[in-house]
Amino acid sequence: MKGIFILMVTVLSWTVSSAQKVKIAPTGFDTKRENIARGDIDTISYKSTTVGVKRKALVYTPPGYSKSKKYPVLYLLHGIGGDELEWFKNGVPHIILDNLYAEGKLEPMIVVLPNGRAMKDDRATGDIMAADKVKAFSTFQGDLLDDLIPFVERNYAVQSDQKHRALFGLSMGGGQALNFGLGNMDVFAWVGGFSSAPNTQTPEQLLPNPQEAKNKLKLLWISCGDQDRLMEITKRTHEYLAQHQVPHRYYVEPGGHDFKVWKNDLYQISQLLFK
Ligand code: FER
Repeated sequence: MKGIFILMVTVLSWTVSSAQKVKIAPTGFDTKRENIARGDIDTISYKSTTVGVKRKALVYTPPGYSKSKKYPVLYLLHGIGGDELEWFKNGVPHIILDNLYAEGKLEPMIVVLPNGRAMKDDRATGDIMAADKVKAFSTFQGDLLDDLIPFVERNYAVQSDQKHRALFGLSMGGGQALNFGLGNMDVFAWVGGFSSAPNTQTPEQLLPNPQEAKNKLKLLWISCGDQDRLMEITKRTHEYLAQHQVPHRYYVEPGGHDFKVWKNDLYQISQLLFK
């Protein structure tokens, strides 16, 4: 009996110590406050050589944005049912970040909200699980690297080097962020997936050379709600990273597959970025 108890305590402490200590954003973190400085949201339209059409994205510039400075950039990707408006409408990144700037908790950064479904009709209509629509989420790698990032770097006051680019996303966008970010570690130094979906490559495909991540990344973040049926994808990635001693934040929080979790993730990671 005593043996079983000791075993249970040991297993529990392993579980706890392997996951990041969970901090949850305080009440009001996502509520618009009066009398604070605000960032701006632009809708941009860029020429995509990858898709062959003009494509839209949103760009949030921080309070006090000035062309005489240069800013790092966070590219923040949506899920399978979303488009460039999904984060803005459901995740209110502009409100969360305005509040954090007012508290002096962020390094000033630009946030780009792309449309990660890189195809001519990129609306989230009809059967969003259709093969051509799912494939468009992998086509987005070319659009991001060859079209969108160069556009942002030509048109905004941006620090255009690896140390000043972050790639994060939720669900399908989490899979994209891990696939493209770890596949292009000379482009991005800050990479993370929230509740990453089955489009996430296997750990061996993501990181065939774990040493490269140790050398090049400033932050590798993987998080998931403990009630999310996609938890296994984040867990298997964590286990591989742990096995190969790749530094990373494994952040398992209470919750399911929804914006309550993703807003909290944004609150946490934005305070780590570019510091
Ligand atoms: C799947 C389950 C979930 C899948 C994608 C998702 C392509 C994506 C969910 C989301 O983005 O919220 O089997 O296959």
